[in-house]
Amino acid sequence: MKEDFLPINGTDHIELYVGNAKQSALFYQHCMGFELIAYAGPETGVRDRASYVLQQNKIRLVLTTSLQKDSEIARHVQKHGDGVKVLALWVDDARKSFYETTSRGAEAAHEPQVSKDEFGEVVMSSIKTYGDTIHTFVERKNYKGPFLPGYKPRKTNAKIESIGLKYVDHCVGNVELGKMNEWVGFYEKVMGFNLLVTFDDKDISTEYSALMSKVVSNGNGYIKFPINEPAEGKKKSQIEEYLDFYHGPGVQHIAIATDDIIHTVGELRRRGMEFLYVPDNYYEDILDRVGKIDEDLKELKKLNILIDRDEEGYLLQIFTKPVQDRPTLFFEIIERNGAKSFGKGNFKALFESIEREQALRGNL
Ligand code: TYF
Ligand code: FE
Repeated sequence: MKEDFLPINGTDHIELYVGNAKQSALFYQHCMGFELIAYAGPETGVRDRASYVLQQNKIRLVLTTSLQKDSEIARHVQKHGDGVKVLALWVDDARKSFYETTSRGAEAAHEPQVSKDEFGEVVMSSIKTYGDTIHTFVERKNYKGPFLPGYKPRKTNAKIESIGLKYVDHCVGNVELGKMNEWVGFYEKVMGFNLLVTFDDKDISTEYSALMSKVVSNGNGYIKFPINEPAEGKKKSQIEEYLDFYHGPGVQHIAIATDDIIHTVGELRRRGMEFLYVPDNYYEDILDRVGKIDEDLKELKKLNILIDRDEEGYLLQIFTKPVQDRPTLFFEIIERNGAKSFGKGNFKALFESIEREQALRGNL
């Protein structure tokens, strides 16, 4: 075994740059069951931005908006719309993480920096990845605060009920045609990740929405990053549609794990979340394909949850529609019952569903 030069404890947080963080924060609270835990902005001495920190079990989302007309945040939102800026990784040594990756060719985004407040100190550093997205290494072993120095604890009076979202299962990036292997190489060489799976256009080309995908993961497997690129198809690939509207590479979907997908998706639907639709015939001979499952198929069908099986078990998954007006970022909800794969058996039904949405948008 080679030594892991970049040990990672898990996803620290995901930061989105958005047009209106105050309102987005309400969407993540009331629709997705996240709790507001911390805030930074003018009231806490931060002049140029406002950031809301939301948590549900191990998942932390940060929603940041610019308070200025021209700033890095404002320009990011103008170009990309609402989207993921930072995939932050929890490490024990943010200086070493920065040194190990930049010395292997990563481009620096922020040099290691110590920040302190009454709760202790945090070391952070950042490197660039695809598009304008960055990875921030967060070292918080000497910190006891609600989030990071500079943030103050914040609560709301609203009653927010968790919907059972547990942890970030994987985060997917879309990159330009011909760039997938370069980015897989970046994660292998610069971050010491390993190639887990490859999906080529034979696995996943439907009539139009062809794409290629490779999944890389870190040493302990806690971090999984599938990378997609468009493939030649009859018409416009869903990945091309993303790249056109995001104006470049970026995070396509965040997959969040639950241990009770029927409860989680029932709650999301009740609160107004919209999901991709698969036709009833998907369920007709599904059990021949996936074998015995613990859940009641009628419930899964009612909620439009997809099922797949691999050598190690089965999984249940569902995909939201894009969560902003541009057809860019969406969420996946996934319940793993032993399966370690990504739902390859569902690709055809899923991508046909995405194509129907693309057609409705006039982008096919
Ligand atoms: O993460 C994955 O690989 C699965 C499948 O546009 C997938 O969730 C791949 C590409 C895509 C949507 C879902
Ligand atoms: Fe996924």
